Amino acid sequence: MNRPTDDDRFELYGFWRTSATYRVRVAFHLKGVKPRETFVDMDGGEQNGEAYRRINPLGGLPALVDHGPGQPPVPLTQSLAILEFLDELYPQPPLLPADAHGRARVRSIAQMLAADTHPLITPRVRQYLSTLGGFDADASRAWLVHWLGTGLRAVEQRLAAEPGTGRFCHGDQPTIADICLASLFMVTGVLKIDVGGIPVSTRIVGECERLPAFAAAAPALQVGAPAL
Ligand SMILES: N[C@@H](CCC(=O)N[C@@H](CS)C(=O)NCC(=O)O)C(=O)O
Repeated sequence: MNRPTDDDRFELYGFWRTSATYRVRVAFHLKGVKPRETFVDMDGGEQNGEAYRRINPLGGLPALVDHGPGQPPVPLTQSLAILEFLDELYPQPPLLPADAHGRARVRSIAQMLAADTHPLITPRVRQYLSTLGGFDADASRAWLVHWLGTGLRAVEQRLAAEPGTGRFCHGDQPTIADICLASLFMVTGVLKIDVGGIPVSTRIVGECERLPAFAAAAPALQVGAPAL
């Protein structure tokens, strides 16, 4: 069991609708640990301010500080690294399969989404394109549709073809691959982009969203989200 004091142990720097913060929120919910959340106003550019850059020099959300006794006060960044850190600290329920091949498959799917797809659609990239890159609104949207579709369709191809796929991306328990898949569906939802033609992924994200841990991480439920 997690120690009750662990609820106050972590400080999560995030923003209500960022997909990388969503991933970490889902993991905390799955592990049954509640972090304190510090809101960084991404719409106001606070992630680029001096104070947050001291926490994450790249200005990306989330960051996680472990205030546990004797822990180094060094912020952890990169959602995938944080997911694995939490999985090592709180092994139940596991976010990675027990076997090496399974772990490699899950990490590979997770990285297709979080490392190869998500960086292309972050606000800093979109801002560059619409300023220095000279993209107008239509070209910017076409960029998002193209790269989100490319990443999600490639993952769909694997999920549809590979025998490891089950109720979730790998077998019948959610892993970091599902967390990453659901996080990009979250982005398509926020941006109102319908990738279409990805039935296996859509079914799996439906399974995820029925789990309380994923439901509780929905952007609309987070501090700072606009009232419906
Ligand atoms: N690879 C990083 C990505 C972090 C990242 O870029 N987060 C986005 C929000 S999902 C962000 O903070 N973007 C701020 C910006 O682009 O200015 C991770 O997985 O943690």
